[in-house]
Amino acid sequence: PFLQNVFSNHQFLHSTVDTQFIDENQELFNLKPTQNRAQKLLHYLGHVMVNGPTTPIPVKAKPSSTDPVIPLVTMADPPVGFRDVLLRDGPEGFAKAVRAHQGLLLMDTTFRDAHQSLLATRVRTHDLKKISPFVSHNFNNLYSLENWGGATFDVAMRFLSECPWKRLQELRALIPNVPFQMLLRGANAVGYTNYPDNAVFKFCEVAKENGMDIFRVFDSLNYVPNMLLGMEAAGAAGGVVEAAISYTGDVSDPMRQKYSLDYYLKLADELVKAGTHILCIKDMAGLLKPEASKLLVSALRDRFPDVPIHVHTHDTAGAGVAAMLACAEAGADVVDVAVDSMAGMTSQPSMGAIVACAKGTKLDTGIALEKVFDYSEYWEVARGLYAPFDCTATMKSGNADVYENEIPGGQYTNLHFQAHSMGLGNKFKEVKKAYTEANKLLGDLIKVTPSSKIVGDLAQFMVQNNLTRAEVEERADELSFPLSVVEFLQGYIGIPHGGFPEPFRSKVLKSLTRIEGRPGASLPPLDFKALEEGLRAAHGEEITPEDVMSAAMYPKVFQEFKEFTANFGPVDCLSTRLFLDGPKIAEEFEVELERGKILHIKALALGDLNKAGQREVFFELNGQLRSVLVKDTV
Ligand code: 3PY
Ligand code: ZN
Repeated sequence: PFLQNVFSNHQFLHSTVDTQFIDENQELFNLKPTQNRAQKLLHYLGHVMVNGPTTPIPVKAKPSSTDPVIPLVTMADPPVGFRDVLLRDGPEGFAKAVRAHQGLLLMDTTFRDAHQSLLATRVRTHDLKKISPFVSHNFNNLYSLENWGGATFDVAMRFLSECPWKRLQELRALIPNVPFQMLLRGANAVGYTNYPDNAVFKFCEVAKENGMDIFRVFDSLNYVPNMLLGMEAAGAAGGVVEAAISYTGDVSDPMRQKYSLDYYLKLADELVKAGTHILCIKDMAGLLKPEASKLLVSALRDRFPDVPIHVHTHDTAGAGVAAMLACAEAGADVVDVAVDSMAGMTSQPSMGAIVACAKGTKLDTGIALEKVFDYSEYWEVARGLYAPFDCTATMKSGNADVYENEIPGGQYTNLHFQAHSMGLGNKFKEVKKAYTEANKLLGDLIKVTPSSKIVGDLAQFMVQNNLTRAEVEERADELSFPLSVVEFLQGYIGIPHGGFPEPFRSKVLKSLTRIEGRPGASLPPLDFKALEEGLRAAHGEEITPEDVMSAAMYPKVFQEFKEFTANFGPVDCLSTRLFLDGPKIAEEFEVELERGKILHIKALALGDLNKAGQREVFFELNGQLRSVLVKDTV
């Protein structure tokens, strides 16, 4: 007999059956992934209606019920942009054009770092795509649009159940004229650990093929061997290499000598010597004060008159606009901004503010302020859809204490979220204090993914165990430290500037192995062929080179993503409200599976709980009655 599940059992579908029928016919739940996409999506929607969202929701707020209005664009092709220069003249020609450009250039981080910092990286391709034609038509003179990499790769699969590569392809098709930029964590690619060298090279190659243009490459310890690997990989792929110096401390404070002006200049020498097309200062915590900006950028400008300088910051203390203007005055070619409604606090400084302040001066950005207003309105309303992830649920302002604790933007938000969700909102100050102490314990590190996580883990360990820095130092040989801390001390992510802290390191490691030099150098190459064969065996023949790369970066997350999609279909096609909250009873809506393939759906009713602990959810799909059975796990 052929399979008689809830989607094919005639009696079940066409007569009134009771719960006993369901109990006695267990094959009804034999749900092999043979269902079509529409049925899978109904299954997903039913699941959300019965059990709530599949993605963890940190705050109680619901997605707003207002949809953003998409500003109109003309049917004509978008105007020429810097990507046209890049495609015509290659990375070197592009760098020359950037350097020769009069006025200040901007990178827009709205599609990546802004929502990584404010909305837990949860912005979906669906909402990015809607505003993409507007960006292409109105912001063609951006240096770049940062829309990929960092945490977006992992979060897309893990929490949004969408393919990061598909995002890149779709945005590329909609925005042909603005260079795309990604954040590459050097030898850690888009992950948190070291990957074999060939995995990093292949990653860049596939990213470039899928439309990536500019690779901002950093290492969380500014460890040059790790950076060089990322730079070589991006360069070999044909990308624009933007080597980034991660900035910490304060070059304008003579009392802080570990990360002095001289330290940064020497590092810049090495990156320029290695052939970076663009030199970036990556101020991930927002520590660059205007005075420090002036000192650092003018020194770099003098030393490298021909190399474009690009500055990244976060607005945690609230001095971001002032700092970026000071950088531009001192000779930076490009600074990072996010659209106003996605700017400020732990995100980037405001695009509108910088465009307005530079207007009519020699730094004029050439961007029309009215277009920034339209763009901002779209995001203000779209942001409401992500209310369940919005840090403003608890975080009401930035805080200048970041100059002391030096916590990177995204991590600042995460730690704040964690403290508040554990009911320890009034202890956040303690967490930050512990972070400051943990950093000193580890020898005063550059703190950015993944070194920032190591400092955060140690801080949490100190808070949980009520330990001061002196106590940790004293009892280092008997405490059970978090694994990330131990591995850091072993050398798993590289060697920090100034070396490892002693005698702390020796006390913790005792006889544990120590890695010499670049950690990835001792990893065997990844066997892509074997990986691909394994994936085909597990998920069928339709495995793409992009899938292989996803699995190389995040094996378990990729597997779960494939299993999810096999069950629930292409959930990226659903609007964000439907994805997070499901439809209301009697709600009618459309889902575009692909261009021209539209499903008309109406949510009809939610059945009672049956003996097997399930509920039947009824829909109308393109005018026909359909139902799905969902286990009620609430
Ligand atoms: C990341 O690594 O994702 C970052 O944004 C670092 O600043
Ligand atoms: Zn950042």
